[in-house]
Amino acid sequence: MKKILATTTLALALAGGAQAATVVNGGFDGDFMGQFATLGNGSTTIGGWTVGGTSVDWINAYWQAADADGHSVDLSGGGPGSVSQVLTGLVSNMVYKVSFYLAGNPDQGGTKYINVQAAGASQIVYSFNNDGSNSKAAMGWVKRTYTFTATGPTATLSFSSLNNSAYGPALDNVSIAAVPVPAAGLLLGGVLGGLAALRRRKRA
Ligand SMILES: [Ca+2]
Repeated sequence: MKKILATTTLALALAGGAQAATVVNGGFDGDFMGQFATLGNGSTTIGGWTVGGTSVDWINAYWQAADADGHSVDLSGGGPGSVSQVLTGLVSNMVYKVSFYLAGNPDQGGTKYINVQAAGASQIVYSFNNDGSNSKAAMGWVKRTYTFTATGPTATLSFSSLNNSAYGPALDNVSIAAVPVPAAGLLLGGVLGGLAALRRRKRA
């Protein structure tokens, strides 16, 4: 059993060391206290994030946030926009899971589409059906995850609206965690190795 315990400790240490990657201001918090502010291409007004595309609306009191800070974004400001940031602290070949909360601007019904990509990895489009049951007071936020494999220590993570209107997908509460695949593999290997050793001992 000693060997298995040692392997477990090593696996946990590897998993812990690989979790240095963080999303800066994943809640889109800030000192903006109005209803909403339209931020154009290139804006860095929201700490940690850069606006791309046409523009986004930085939301405060206008609707319910997914988290406690009160702020979120509508990725279609005057037209389809995006927010992005450079993730740091990644480990090459490590798998990461980005979690985020998705809803849609309830001022216009229909389906909202958001494209998520870590540069160099696959783009994935997620949708949110604004079927009329949601409101500014009850946005119907849902948690979604995007998984990618790091190709180096940094990667630009972007969220883009595919709604060509002023009523886009709403985004909040972005976070990242390393997926402990190598650790799980080591742990499983250790357990299987231990079982094989026990079987060999029994046979002997
Ligand atoms: Ca927030």
